[in-house]
Amino acid sequence: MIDLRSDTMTLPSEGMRDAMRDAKLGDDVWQEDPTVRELEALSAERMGHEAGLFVPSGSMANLIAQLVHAGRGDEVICGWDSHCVRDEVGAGAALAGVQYEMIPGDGRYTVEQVAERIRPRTFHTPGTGLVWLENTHNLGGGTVFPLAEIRKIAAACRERDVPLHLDGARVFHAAVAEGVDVREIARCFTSMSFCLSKALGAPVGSVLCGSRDFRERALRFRKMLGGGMRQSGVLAAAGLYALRRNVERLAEDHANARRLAELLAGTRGVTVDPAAVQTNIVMIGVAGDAPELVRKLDARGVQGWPPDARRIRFVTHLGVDRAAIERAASIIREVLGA
Ligand code: TLP
Repeated sequence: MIDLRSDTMTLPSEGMRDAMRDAKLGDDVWQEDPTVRELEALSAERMGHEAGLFVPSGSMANLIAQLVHAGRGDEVICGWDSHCVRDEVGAGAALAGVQYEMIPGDGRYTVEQVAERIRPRTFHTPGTGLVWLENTHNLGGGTVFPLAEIRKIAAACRERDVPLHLDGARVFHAAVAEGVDVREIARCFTSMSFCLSKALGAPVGSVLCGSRDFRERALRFRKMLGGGMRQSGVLAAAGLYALRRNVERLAEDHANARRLAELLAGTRGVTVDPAAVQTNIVMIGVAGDAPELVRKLDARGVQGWPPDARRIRFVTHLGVDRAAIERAASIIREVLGA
């Protein structure tokens, strides 16, 4: 099986498992786990923020950010196809009580599109609680939000005193693709999160970064949501290992994704633009029913994910090398082009 459903499918390496076994542990609800402290400190340092908070998942990181920044009934300005809108079971509405003011397009918007949506709190209007960016953008096809535009949006938010949050589940991918230090991207935001379990090879976890005050408030919501973990240093050790060893190699995943797109271009019934593949996600358009085509591919040993009826997503990661990508491409061509 060549599993291209997601970069969450990676398994911890032997070295990572050793690090987990050897981790120094304590009770993290009491803030006494030294390995979690180390991961939070390293994360904050890498992102150029004051503090970090280890949380079980990217979804919880997103929910906590909305709870900290936005009140019930407030609006969160974001892309219409954002993960927080589409793939978190409605948590923002159900648990944070926010409503989304959604910008159409592929998840990359301009400062003008943001500014025209920022609303004051009046006796009619809900008021903007938070501006949200996702970088790279998952359903946009792993697209990179241009740093120059992020800087403009950050300045506009500061001017209007509206917090700006980054869902940076794959922010390292964006940094590698743009050839910048991840801090350059991360420090534009009031707060941000990144995932250790997407292509970095760790089994569990995300880190939320922001000011010390943001961390204090986020810590209380983490506990409220049942995300206070005890000897979670076993997981943080995997995260530290991932941060130290598996970031630079993301360029390989990007090259593999681009190669896959090149090999698929021109296949009958498939729409894909290799030049649009910026990171590790290849989103193809298909003429037939995507879930049905995915089942056919699965039977031939290649796995992808259909986010909707007309698209299939393939994601490269450290568990798939160039040879596997070439094998996958020839199977996909045969099945979809038939
Ligand atoms: N995305 C998953 C699925 O849920 C679709 C994937 O396979 O890509 N933000 C972004 C941009 C994400 O892509 C994801 C996961 C999350 C947040 C949530 O992270 P987890 O799965 O750790 O809750």
